[in-house]
Amino acid sequence: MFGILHWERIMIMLLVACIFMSLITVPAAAIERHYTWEVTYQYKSLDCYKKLAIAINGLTPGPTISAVQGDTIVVDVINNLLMENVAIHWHGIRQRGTPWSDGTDGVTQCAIMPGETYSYTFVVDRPGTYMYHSHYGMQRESGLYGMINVSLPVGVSEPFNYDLDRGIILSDWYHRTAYEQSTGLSSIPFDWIGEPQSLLISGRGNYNCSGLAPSVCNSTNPQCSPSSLTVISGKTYRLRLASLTSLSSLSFQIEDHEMTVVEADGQYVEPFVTKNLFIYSGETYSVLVTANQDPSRNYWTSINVVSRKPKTPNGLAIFNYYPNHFLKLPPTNPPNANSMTANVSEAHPWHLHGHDFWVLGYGEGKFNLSRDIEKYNLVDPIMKNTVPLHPYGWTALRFQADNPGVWLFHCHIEAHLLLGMLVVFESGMEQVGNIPKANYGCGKTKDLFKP
Ligand SMILES: *[C@@H]1O[C@H](CO)[C@@H](O)[C@H](O)[C@H]1NC(C)=O
Ligand SMILES: *[C@@H]1O[C@H](CO)[C@@H](O)[C@H](O)[C@H]1NC(C)=O
Ligand SMILES: *[C@@H]1O[C@H](CO)[C@@H](O)[C@H](O)[C@H]1NC(C)=O
Ligand SMILES: *[C@@H]1O[C@H](CO)[C@@H](O)[C@H](O)[C@H]1NC(C)=O
Ligand SMILES: *[C@@H]1O[C@H](CO)[C@@H](O)[C@H](O)[C@H]1NC(C)=O
Ligand SMILES: [Cu+2]
Repeated sequence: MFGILHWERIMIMLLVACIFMSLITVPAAAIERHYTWEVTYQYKSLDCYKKLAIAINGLTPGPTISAVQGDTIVVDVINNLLMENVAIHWHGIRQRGTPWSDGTDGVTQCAIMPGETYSYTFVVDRPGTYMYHSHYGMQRESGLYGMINVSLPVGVSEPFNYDLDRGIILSDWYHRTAYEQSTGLSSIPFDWIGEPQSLLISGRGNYNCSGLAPSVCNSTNPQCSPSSLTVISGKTYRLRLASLTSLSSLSFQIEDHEMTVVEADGQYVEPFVTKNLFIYSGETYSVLVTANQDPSRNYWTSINVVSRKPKTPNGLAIFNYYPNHFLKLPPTNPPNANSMTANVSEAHPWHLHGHDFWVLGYGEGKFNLSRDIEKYNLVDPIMKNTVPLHPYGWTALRFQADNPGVWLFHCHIEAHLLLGMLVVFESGMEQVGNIPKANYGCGKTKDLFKP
């Protein structure tokens, strides 16, 4: 008798628990999204100059991951590069509970060797704009990157309004391969990578092919015609911007249109209006743009290099109003004189894995804690995962070490990372659960390692 009662009670408790759980699980529609990505070399003419790039399922940049807050993402990465390892980092995703899926070669995993498949599993626990990219050597600059777009569950709305949502990836492009560049950086004497040959908007740029064989550089190749964003007059667009440049700090603008910045690195920001947005490698922003100009002409969307001597021509894309689309050839594209600086140093965008940080302050000259602590904003500092450290200056950050794992903190300039501008934070390792066996050991040594 007592036994039966006991079981009944347990059943009722379980039932109550089930109902309660289903009520508190926030995104009720959370699902698992499964992707299979084959990583290969492909010849691409992204800026008209033909070079070997790295593609995901044939695409450079790679496909956009669109998910809803709370979804579980599973990506099976098949490395079909013949001679190169791969590791993919999910930039801005904190990997709470899955630190082994952070995708940093030599830190959270042994890189995926040619012929191998590795499965990344993680939850996108916050809405916002993120990205993914290779975190193996300087491989990112071969085009192995893309955007992650996390939207809110049905019934929950953003704290701002827009009609349509578009993604724009900004990058710079070198004609030498990442392999040649990293070899140069490790040789004596040191061979610096120099300036990129072009800037890309949504994977398209325009290099001046004059003097080159058309088999190498064909300026009428449709692959390098400028990308276009066709808008409907009167509508407001949310543009999700992500900078994946190898080196360049950029200014982004749309001719005659103002932008309202509403999100940065996956955090809502106090909206502000601007004509030029400075965006550093590793940063993401959402801006709202209302199509409120003369619809009978085209406008240029452009990016230009800031804080370096501008040897790289501006990147251009077409911003036009439906149904008008005028074919307009790129202008001679002189570098923007405003971005000229005489100084050889540059901003270093620092990126932290696994966390966001508060930006408490920044200043010029040598940091002095007892003096500079007075300048800290402890009231409403912005929260980011990437922040520029300006030449001859300092930036003060604070973060909560609340995510057990090993996390890279590094400069997002590919060459600087390769040269060692990085540090690893090890946090609460005793609380990290069962690390998948696939993260231990490389190739033939894989079976020798025991967790
Ligand atoms: C982001 O995802 C939402 C919902 O799936 C979709 O409507 C929107 O077009 C996506 N935006 C981009 C830039 O991919
Ligand atoms: C250049 O590309 C265009 C468009 O793909 C093609 O029609 C043309 O034959 C190419 N020119 C040369 C010289 O390869
Ligand atoms: C391309 O380069 C050639 C030779 O350097 C130059 O004469 C020409 O004006 C350039 N074209 C453009 C569109 O910049
Ligand atoms: C760059 O700027 C810093 C600080 O303003 C100055 O000390 C340094 O001499 C400058 N270097 C060059 C090469 O102009
Ligand atoms: C740091 O600032 C404090 C307060 O202004 C000053 O007393 C001290 O001399 C400074 N230290 C250095 C090393 O400059
Ligand atoms: Cu740097």
